[in-house]
Amino acid sequence: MKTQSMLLVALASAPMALAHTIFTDFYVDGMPQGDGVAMRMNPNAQHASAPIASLDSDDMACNVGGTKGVSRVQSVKDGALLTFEIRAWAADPSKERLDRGHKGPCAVYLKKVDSASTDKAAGDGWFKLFDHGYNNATSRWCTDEIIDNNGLLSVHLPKGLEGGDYLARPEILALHAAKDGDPQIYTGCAQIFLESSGTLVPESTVSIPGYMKYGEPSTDFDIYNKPNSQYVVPGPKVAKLTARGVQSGSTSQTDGLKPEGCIMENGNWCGKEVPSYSDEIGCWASDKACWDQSDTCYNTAPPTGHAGCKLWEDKCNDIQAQCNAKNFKGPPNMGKVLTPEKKGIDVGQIMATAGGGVADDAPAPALRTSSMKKEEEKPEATTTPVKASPAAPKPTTSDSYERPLIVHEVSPMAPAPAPANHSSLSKVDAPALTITVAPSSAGAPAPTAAPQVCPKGWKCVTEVELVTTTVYVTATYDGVAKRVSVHQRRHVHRA
Ligand SMILES: *[C@@H]1O[C@H](CO)[C@@H](O)[C@H](O)[C@H]1NC(C)=O
Ligand SMILES: *[C@@H]1O[C@H](CO)[C@@H](O)[C@H](O)[C@H]1NC(C)=O
Ligand SMILES: [Cu+2]
Repeated sequence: MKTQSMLLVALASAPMALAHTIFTDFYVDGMPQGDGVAMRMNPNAQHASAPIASLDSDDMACNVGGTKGVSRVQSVKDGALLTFEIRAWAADPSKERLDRGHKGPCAVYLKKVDSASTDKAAGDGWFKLFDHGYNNATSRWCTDEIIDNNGLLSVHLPKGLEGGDYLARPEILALHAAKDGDPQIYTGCAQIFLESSGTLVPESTVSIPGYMKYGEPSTDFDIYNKPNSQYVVPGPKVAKLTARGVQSGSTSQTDGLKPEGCIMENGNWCGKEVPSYSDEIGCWASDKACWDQSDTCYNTAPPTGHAGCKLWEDKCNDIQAQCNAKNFKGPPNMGKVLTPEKKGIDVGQIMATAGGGVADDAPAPALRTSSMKKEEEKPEATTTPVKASPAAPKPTTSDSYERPLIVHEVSPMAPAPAPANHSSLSKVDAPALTITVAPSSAGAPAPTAAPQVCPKGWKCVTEVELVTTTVYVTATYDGVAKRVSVHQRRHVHRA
């Protein structure tokens, strides 16, 4: 018996809604590391793009669930270019990256850790590598730069930084609701191992959470009614680096390496080749071993989706077809790496160039490019008239502005896109005033065919069933999205 995929979609609309965003992946010197690979993000796909609920929460460090690491750690070279990617829809980079209504500063922090895959992230040890607020000359916020750069935020690591494990943490602060006590932080962490024999360490570090608080000029700033040039970025200054004298960081990576024999990746999951076989029992045993891995892949898929699991299923289907055809010599293409080849990209605008150096020798501002120099940190003494940035809606009255409601965008496990080619991505301006509810079953597995023959000594598969039920209900009141979602998946039922 087969049950066809079912998809129930409850559509709801809201009067005004803008999508939030999520840091989904990163690039090292332009090379994609893979969606969700070595990236700490909110694992709940339906809420993954939401801003951090409280500036005082441990979630400020590496997002919801971010005190727990993921298994992979990616190696980077001294002075490497790190590029962080945001998406409004975690699994679909072809869609918009961040709605233009989000205006505010951005920053990148680092924390040196013993183990990037197990460090709890929250707490002391963080230092700022880069920040950018508002550029008065161009009337643009850091968010404008990222949005216009395909959602990519790139910074060079300062050369000569001490080697070893780090958490690298990009941050966006959206200020559209800051004056109403709702500064919105978007963040996540890349787990990296820095290959460096350098000796530079930060002169001082801060705690995250703790480095930024409610009620500070940087977090309750009224972008609509104050000259944006007066904005002062939150957190510490860009860290001064100083030579430790003796290199104490490790020089070879010990944790988070890609597992041996990993022939398919999806996020931090790795598929491994099934045992070779030469008879019927062996064939079905390997078939099962393949589907078991498939289950793990789907069950551990990050909000960035399950494109790799889908490819893995193709392999399982091939094995199953072999067993059914009584061709018991396999598996087909044994040991072949199935992970699609990764292609480097042009990351576009680079926000901070390689710099660093010893404190007092090479000051921190050297980390910034001239085009991205931070605004004068001292607020203006004069009261300049409101200068709304180009895309910002005009205040309707002189002293108040109704901010656009920004509610959750439902971000279901959409099928992952074709391999990224960011230079060819067309910018999609999603309708700003509607909620898009677009769950898809396209990425869900096709029902598996029941084997025709029961091998001796094996229980026969009498029922194969795939049920994908997705129900999303989004209602909005006072700018808060409520959502109910059900997502069930079962690919095989053995009786
Ligand atoms: C910012 O730009 C406005 C308009 O061009 C100008 O009047 C003002 O003096 C500038 N402020 C600073 C601090 O440069
Ligand atoms: C990406 O797309 C652009 C524009 O379509 C094209 O010129 C470029 O060759 C592509 N790059 C890759 C790596 O495919
Ligand atoms: Cu938002």
